[in-house]
Amino acid sequence: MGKVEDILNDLRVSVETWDKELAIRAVDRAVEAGISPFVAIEAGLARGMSTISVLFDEGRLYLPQVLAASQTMQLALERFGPLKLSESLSKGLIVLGTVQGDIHEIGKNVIKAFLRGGGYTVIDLGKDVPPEEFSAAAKEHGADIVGASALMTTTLICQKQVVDVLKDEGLGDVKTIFGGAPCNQGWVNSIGGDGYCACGAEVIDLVRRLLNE
Ligand code: B12
Repeated sequence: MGKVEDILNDLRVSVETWDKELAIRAVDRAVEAGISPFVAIEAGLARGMSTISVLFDEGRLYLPQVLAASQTMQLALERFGPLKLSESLSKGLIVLGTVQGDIHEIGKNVIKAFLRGGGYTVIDLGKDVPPEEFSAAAKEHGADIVGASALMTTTLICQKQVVDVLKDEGLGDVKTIFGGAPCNQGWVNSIGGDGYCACGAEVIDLVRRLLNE
């Protein structure tokens, strides 16, 4: 196995085995080897989280293990520090959060890391965010885009509430982007949203398109 593959493998395994020490060592090695954090996340850490999702779905893992794996992923994301891309892009401001009733935040944090890395300013409202808070923050900060994550079929409807409340508050010009396991392009079209993407690597292209860059 080449050095890069070896490091990506360690990143994946660290999440799969919720081994925080391995995660930190692997992130440090990735930085030293000049592996882009974006590659490290998508081809390493996120793959580990996918394995965890499958094992959890199959009933071979339980919530405490999923939590431990997700904490390992978060720790690794933080260890990379603020991500930078070499090219400088025209900037926009994006308000981001996980919808009300939903505490899943890893996907949202991956999106945040990619956006910040792409030169955008991100106001992170955190998790369990009521729709009115998205619109209040969009107004306060003059957002170009509002993004909302939903990971459960039961909270998906809150993405529609985000679109609705923005319109009600006269912020219909602000673009909206959505994602999360139960979300798809058809759903986003049906709620009058502007963009969907299934993974962090696609979000910069999506945002550029929406902002006509
Ligand atoms: C990790 C996890 C947890 C962790 C969350 C830790 C944290 N701090 O986030 C913990 C253990 C806390 C947890 C708790 C619960 N969970 Co959970 N969890 C998961 C799991 C296994 C993985 C999610 C994850 O982090 N994936 C990794 C990230 C990187 O991927 P992602 O989130 O999909 O994000 C990517 C894309 O979707 C997209 N994206 C995501 N958001 C956005 C936003 C925008 C704007 C854009 C553009 C793109 C985008 O880009 C991201 C990066 O590539 C999923 C399984 C699954 N299939 O998703 C279940 C899952 C979501 N959980 C589930 C459930 C039921 C729960 C609980 C209710 C369990 C319980 N009985 O207590 C609680 C939730 C309580 C609550 N009120 O929210 C169910 C939901 C079922 C449903 N109804 O739809 C799932 C699907 C598992 C299952 N098959 O049953 N969970």
